[in-house]
Amino acid sequence: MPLPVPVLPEGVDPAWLPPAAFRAVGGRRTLIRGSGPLVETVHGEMAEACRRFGGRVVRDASDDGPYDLVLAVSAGDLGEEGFTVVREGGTTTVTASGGRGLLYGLFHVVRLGAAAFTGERSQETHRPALATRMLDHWDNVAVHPVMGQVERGYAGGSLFWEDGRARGDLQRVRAYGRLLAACGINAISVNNVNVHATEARLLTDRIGEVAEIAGALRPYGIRTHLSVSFAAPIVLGGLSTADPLEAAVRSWWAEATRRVYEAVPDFGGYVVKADSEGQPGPFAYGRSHADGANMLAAALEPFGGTVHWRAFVYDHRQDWRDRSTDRARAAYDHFVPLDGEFAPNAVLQVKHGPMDFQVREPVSPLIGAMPRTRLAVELQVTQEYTGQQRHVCWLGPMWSEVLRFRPEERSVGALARGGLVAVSNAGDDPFWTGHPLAQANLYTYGRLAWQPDAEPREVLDEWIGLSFPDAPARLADGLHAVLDGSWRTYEKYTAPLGVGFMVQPGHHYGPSVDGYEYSPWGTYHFADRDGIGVDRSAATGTGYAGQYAKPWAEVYESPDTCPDELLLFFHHVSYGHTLTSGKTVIQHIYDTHFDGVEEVEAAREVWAGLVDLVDPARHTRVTELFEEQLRSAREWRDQVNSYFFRKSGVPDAHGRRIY
Ligand code: GCV
Repeated sequence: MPLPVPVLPEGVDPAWLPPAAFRAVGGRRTLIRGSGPLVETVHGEMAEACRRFGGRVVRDASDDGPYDLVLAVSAGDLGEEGFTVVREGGTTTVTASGGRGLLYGLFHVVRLGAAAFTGERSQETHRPALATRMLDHWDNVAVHPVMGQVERGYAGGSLFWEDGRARGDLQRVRAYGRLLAACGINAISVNNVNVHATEARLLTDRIGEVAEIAGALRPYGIRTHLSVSFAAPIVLGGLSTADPLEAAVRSWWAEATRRVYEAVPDFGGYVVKADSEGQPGPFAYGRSHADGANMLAAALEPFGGTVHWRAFVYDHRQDWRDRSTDRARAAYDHFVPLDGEFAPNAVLQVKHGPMDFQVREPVSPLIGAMPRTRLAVELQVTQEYTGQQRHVCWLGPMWSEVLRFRPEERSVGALARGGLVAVSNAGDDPFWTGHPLAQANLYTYGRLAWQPDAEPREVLDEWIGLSFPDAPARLADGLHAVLDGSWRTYEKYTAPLGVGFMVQPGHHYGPSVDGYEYSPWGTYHFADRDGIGVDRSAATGTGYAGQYAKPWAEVYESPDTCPDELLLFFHHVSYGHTLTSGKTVIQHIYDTHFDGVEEVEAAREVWAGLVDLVDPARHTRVTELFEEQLRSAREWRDQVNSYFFRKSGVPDAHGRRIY
């Protein structure tokens, strides 16, 4: 039986799957061959498209048509998710070895639109570069007194949880799964990595709620994962210890995991934040993180599950006076000695940079330094430090730079054998992502996870083509003008030259140059009257630069070779230091902050000019958000410029207003 396409609740934006995106596939004679649940999903998609656009679907016919579109599962070596597309003699044929591949193939044809049915097309084979393409939700089941329902969420409440339990109506979760499948995502973790008391119970007596969510996501090929507390044997099991080498603890996890699989047979596995920002972990028992991860890996192994063990381990109670401790070093120092010790089904999940999702960081030196460990790279789609979905900040170019960076011979995208993971930016907001244009981030993330070396601007073209199917070129051009450079614009008016954390403490929105300067979090810039930046060189600094392999250890070691955009991450230099651009550091700070605000003003103008091409609700929402972005950008400019003018006493070469 074809599975009906999920019906969006009234007023919810269809994002990149509006009905019109299916016009080209809908008006066709289509043959579907194959069986299995995801083939029923494909059939449901085609049935809905044909209902709207007048085509028809035939199932498992033995005749040769003629058909415009054939979607066929047949034995082959394309793997579970690969597919081929070919067009010959007026028929477009998608072939896959399984239902998931067929679904991805269908969405590929949807992306191609009319082009999929024009002329001839020689056979192309598509396979995801990474097997795990995952979204982590930092959603709390119960509203947290400080962090709310979604930690670092800027798009309303949780898609999964409401009033302290799983939502009764899961239509929207199904629709979310559909959107994610259309950009290639195949795994989700449904609760916050900071596991509070209510959420801990999802593992045991509340696993039925997880099973309901998993049931809603499964038809779109998405496996459900759970964040668990390392202390679960104590807080849920009543044991006196959570020591990973203790037999009673190991059997508690084995039994708990067996029950999880009883409820969710295709359960993906656990996500664990241990010994990190107050979460419990193996250090309490004198055990290593490999001991901790391997215990959970052993519990999951009989069922084919994976533990995603996060490498975000650092001292968050540092004394700011202590110049010898460098948070940037922490993940490497903790984990590289454990290379080779992790079980095959343990994935070490590493944030892409050494700190915490700042607008500019170097790639974490851990990636590339653990050849005998399956690493997953973690990105942040939710815009905690990049404008909180009130600012336009399309992160495709940043992620692409990260994924193409080569810590050694291979790129980050190739080294991420454990997959790509990102913190979701979606919530129950009618536009899903708060800022309507932040939908582009979620879509781009999925597509880069499928193909890490994809050209981000081409991905953006896809997103535009799907989201605005009848758009004239002027709209596409306008969206590119607003989005393409928005990450660099954000960087300009916020954080110069690799300095991070000049944000307001706690919520992390808006400027506060010294907000974290005298805090325990290990996030300092050390600005004084002479200069700014952190000396992380091996020769005179914290030694962090030496954690990289060559050539990067050498490139980053010296201010003369360090790329401008990371200079202050690696070096403490004087305000008069000349960048490779020829400007001094202080003049660069002034110029970028003035330029950044002007770029926001220009983007706002472009957006205003699109009023006749964008539906009113979307246009109005973005227009309002641009007002806030501009106000905030001016605040950033004036605070940062005034701060550094007051510290340095150096006037702006162009005599612009500084307070
Ligand atoms: C879920 C940062 C965020 C925290 C987040 C943490 C993490 O510190 O501010 O909200 O906690 O990263 O990645 O675990």
